[in-house]
Parts: sequence; C-alpha cells; structure tokens
Amino acid sequence: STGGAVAAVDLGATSGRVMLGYVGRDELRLEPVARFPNHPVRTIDGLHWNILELYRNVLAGLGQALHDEPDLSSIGIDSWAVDYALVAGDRMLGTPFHYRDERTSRGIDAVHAVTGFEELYGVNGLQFLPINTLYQLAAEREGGWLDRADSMLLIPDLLAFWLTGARRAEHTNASTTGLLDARTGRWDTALAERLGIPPRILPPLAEPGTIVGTLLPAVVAELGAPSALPVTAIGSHDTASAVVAVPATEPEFAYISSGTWSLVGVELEQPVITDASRAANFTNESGVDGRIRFLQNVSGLWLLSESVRHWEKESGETISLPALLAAAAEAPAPAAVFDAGDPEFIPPGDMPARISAWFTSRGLDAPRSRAELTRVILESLAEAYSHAIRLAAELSGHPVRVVHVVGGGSQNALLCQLTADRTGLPVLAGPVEATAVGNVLIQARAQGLVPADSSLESLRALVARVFPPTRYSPTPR
Ligand code: LFR
Repeated sequence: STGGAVAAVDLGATSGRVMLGYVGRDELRLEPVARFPNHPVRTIDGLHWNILELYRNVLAGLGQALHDEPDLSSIGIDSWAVDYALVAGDRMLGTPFHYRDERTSRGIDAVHAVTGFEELYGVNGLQFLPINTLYQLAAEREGGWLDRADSMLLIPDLLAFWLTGARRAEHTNASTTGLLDARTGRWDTALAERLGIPPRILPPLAEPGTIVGTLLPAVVAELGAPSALPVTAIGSHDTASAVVAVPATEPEFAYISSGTWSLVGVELEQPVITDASRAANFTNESGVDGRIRFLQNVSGLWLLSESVRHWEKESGETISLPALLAAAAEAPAPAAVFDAGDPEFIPPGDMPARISAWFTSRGLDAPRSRAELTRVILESLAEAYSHAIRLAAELSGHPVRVVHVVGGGSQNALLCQLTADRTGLPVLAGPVEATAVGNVLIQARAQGLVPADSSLESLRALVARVFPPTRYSPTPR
C-alpha cells in the first residue's frame, strides 16, 4: 500500500488537538493541525467542561485537516475518561460536569449504601476513584435527570453522536464507568438497575476498529467533507490509545501514561480481580484488542500544574516551567515523600498548602520553596510509580524489565530520571503524542493502511522505529 491519511481528535484535561496521521507499511507521521485550550467553567451548580467550545474547535480543526488533506479516510476521537452528557432525543440535558466537581462525594455514599466496594470491585474490577461515572450518575439521581434521559454518552461518544447521529459506547472508555462487567465485557444492567440507573441510557457497545457512522449531511456541508467520511471507533479512552502506542519491543514492560494523571501498570490478556488486587487498589480497564490495562491511577502532573496555577494567581507573575524544573533538580532530595494518590489532592484549589499540610500534620518538615515543593512532587510521583510497578508485577505475575513513559510527562527529564532511580529499571521515554499515535494506528488498521491483521506488537514495533525513545538508566548507588 502507498499509505493514506486519517484525522485524530485528542482531547486532554488542559488542551485539545486535531492531528493528521499518515500511515503506510513503514510510515507513521503525525502533523499537528489545531491546538486549543480546555478551560473548565464553574457555574452556580458546579464545575463543567466547556463542551460546546471544545466541539467548535474540533469542527474547526477537522475543517482545517480536510483543507490540508482532502483524501482523509477516517476520523477518530479520544478524550479523558469517566465524564458524560445525558441526552434525550437529540438534546443534551445540561452541560457535562467535570470529574473534579464536588458532587461525586454524594454519589459515593449513595452507591456504597446499595453495593459495598468489595462487591463492586468483584464486578467491574476498578480501583476506588471518586471520579468514576457510576458515582457521578448516582449524584444525578436526586435531580431526576436520569428519568428524563434516554442516553448517557461519554465525551468522545457525544462528539461522535454530534458528527454522525450514532449513539454508541466505545468499549475501552465504557470500562471506566464502573458499570461494565470486567469479565464478560458487557454492561451489568442488573447492577445499574440496583443503583437506580436506567439500563436504557447505556448505549450499545462499539469495539475499537469498527465504524461508528458517517458524517451527517449538515456536518458534511459545514466541513466541506466527502459525504461518506466515517468516524471510526478507536481506543476512545485516551489512556487506551496511549497504551497502543507504547514503543515496546519486548513483552516484559510496564508503562506510565504520564499527563494530568499517571496511569501505571502492565498489559494483560485476562483481568486480575482478587482480594489482593482490591486491597492494593488496582484497576482492570479494557484495552484495544481485548487486552486488559491492569494499572493504578496515581495522580500526575496535575499536582505540579495546579501548584503553578496557584502561584501565578497569587503573585501575578508568569512562572517558567523549565526554570522551575532546573531549580527542582538542584534542590536537595527530600527526606520524605507524600502519598501522591491521596484523594485530598483531587479537587482544584491551593495545592501547595495541601501538600505542606500533608507533611506538617504528620510532624514532618514541609517544603520551604517552590523548587523544594516541585522536587518533592516529582520524587513522590516517582516513588508512587515504583510502588505501583512492583505491585503490578507481583499481583499479575507479569515480569517487568523496562518502564516505558509516554505522554507529556515523558519530556520531563528529571521525573524520568527519578523514575529510573526509584524503580531501579531502565526508563524509555516517548512518544509525547502517544495518545494521538494510538488513535491514528487503530484507524489506519481499520482502513487497511496497515494490514488488517496487524497485532498490537507489530504496531508497537512501527512506533519504536519511527519514534525511538530516550533512555534513562538508574543511577548506580
Ligand atoms: C487520563 C485519564 C485517566 C482517567 C482520568 C479521568 O487522561 O483518562 O485514565 O482516570 O483521565 O478521566
């Protein structure tokens, strides 16, 4: 084949992008087309995503992509997980909430009053996270919103609905709702019913690599697109797409998908749902090609970005991240680290104060400068990674000899080095745009731009050839 082009829409918690992906037998090239910020908005009822602004930017980006590359053969959409819109007919019922909105805490009590965490884990295999969709949906029950809705559409599914009119729940992202049975891969409608969530709002599942639908006539007209242009289901959970693009060349690897969150784990063929994995708070999310993402969600560069946001707001200055990281590299290694996974750190707000309080409330010395605070954040993340990787290997029996770091955090040299030091394993960093790469690759396979029977291993070998990772070796002690 001579290759061809697809468009990837990739929405992150702080920014979104549209990229063109050119793929052939030995070709893989990404061209950024549009980048736009993603700023949540707080209104009287809580914290929301500005979904219409995001969609407007997605349409503009796709229009630009079609202008640059009229021979586009497909569109794929991924975003962060767990968040959704309720829909009745063609109408969206309210503006989607942000997973950091406080209302989820009400939902937790409502859910756990009906099914304890132990029982839930036995079904969905998910670590306890207050942001999970089922806690959010339980919080909507009081408002009667669920009675009015006929569909719950996760963010990428919502955009695909607006583009094509098709209502689907892409499988990898559906696995983050808490309502999917991790063993059968189907909606657990009995569980939904017990929680007061009408099963009718759970759309039919779509597998990555299948066609969701073709663009609606109004969208075709607006974009100047060919009329049969399809939206292809990909790993629409950004982490699922990122794991597709891990440039692994041997099976014994762990990955860290590093951005606002850090998703740390291994890829398995079967879920691990045991008392030990529950106690260790390990998640079994669905991956592309039926794989399992056995991982822990341990917060991420949010700890730093939210600290920087606070300092900038407080002082009115603009903080240079490279300068801050250089100062952190010079700062002394802290005597103690904090628990980066503490739910205390999930809501927005004064992050430096919360981190300092974590130390002082335990009779420990708090960091004394921005550089020291930055250093302790990175050391704490690296320690959490090391712990999670050790546990992932122990709980699953899957050996780990190398750690791949993909996503924005793969560019943070200090964090990569600390991760190598604390795990005692080589770290291979990159690609930065792993999520978009994974999105592009699964579309390309579905469109036959690479052989339709290409395994994830062969796709990863292609990524490794085109985006050779940067190596960090553990510092000898
Ligand atoms: C990463 C991510 C994580 C998920 C969190 C919230 O972007 O998708 O996998 O736990 O965002 O959706």
